[in-house]
Amino acid sequence: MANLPTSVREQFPILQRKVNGKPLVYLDSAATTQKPLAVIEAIVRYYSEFNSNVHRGVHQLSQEATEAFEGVRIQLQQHLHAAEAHEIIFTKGTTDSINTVAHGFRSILQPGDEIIVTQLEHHSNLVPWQMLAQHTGATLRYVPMDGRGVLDMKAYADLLSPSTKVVAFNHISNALGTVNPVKEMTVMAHQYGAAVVVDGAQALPHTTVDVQDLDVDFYAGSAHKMYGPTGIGLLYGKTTWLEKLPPYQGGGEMIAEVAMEVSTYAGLPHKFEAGTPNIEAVIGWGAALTWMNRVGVKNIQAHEDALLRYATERLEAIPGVKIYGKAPEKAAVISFNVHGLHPYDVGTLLDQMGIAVRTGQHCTQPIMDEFGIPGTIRASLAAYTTKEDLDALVKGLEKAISLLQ
Ligand code: 7TS
Repeated sequence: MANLPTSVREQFPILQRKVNGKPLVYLDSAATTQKPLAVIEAIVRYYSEFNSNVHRGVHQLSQEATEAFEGVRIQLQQHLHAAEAHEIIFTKGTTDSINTVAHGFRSILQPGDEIIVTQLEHHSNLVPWQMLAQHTGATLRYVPMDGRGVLDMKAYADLLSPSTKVVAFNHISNALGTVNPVKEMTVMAHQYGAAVVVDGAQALPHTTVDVQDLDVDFYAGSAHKMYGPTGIGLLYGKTTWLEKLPPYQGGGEMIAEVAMEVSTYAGLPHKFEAGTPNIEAVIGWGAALTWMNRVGVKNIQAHEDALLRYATERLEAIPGVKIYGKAPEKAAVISFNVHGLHPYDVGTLLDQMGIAVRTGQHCTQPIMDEFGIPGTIRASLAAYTTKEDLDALVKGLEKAISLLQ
């Protein structure tokens, strides 16, 4: 049923460990994925063999580090099928990428302009837009979702107008797993000339992404959710937009000429990369991309889809379990509650059995408010997840229910 061989799982050293005396069952990959040995080794190799600052020295080590660093930008360009390598900006992660765009729009938006977001957003694709609206006097509008967690496309069409300047939404919801129709939503936004900003944090680990085919203006992601290190992410932007937006931060690396009074900015991508970047993480991310492509993103997707169907069937068969998020297009995340039990209590008992799930609002309070619940228990899947992990979850859940009820 699960499509990937066990040799994939064996490449993750952490999955060998025990938690509370039980073998670790890691079902919190939407928060962060575990890292294969290839990624860990690439970081060790960097520090052991060619640690140096990038884009600076004429010396050998700096050149080696720069080559490795810029090589990952090209890997990402290919991975996302971006037209140019300079359209890939390294950031701290998805949150940083979205803030970079939202901050850039401060000099573009005016009172009367509108920003459209959706009810399905992670707080990091909501709060930066609220801040932008407060700063510029623009108005924030929301696309609602239905009871399955599917966006209301009719409402979206009605919200769009010549006043719409930015439309921001996620590719895949971290709380419900909904896969949004990015291409369709982008075509609709472009009819009004609005810029489209897509939060791809949960999509890049699970699906192939072609930014030119989707025709989005910006796309954000985090390495740590796709088998890479924390503290590094990307902002893809179309050249025309990246040239238009002012930089978010000033400092070294991002300038062309500096006088005491005024400076001119460097070209892309450096304009948006002030200061020494997270070199080790970029190099680790390169190893993660190589690893993902060797396993095959489509194979990972098929593996997770099969496991998602299996987990859904098994969880639905447990009396009192209610699953949130029933979109026909859904990926790698299963959010649920048990009637009469608080998600936190269930999560705590599961942890005692070595089972790692996330409980709470998952940084998506508007979704939880819509359902009128304090949060959910969320199991999320990755390439290394097995049927046995899900059997352990079901068994653990049954035990937790019998203890708590
Ligand atoms: N957008 C989505 C859809 C996310 O799932 C997350 C993180 C972010 C943005 C922010 O990413 P960051 O790397 O900048 O932190 N989501 C989760 C989660 O679901 N559980 O923990 C973090």
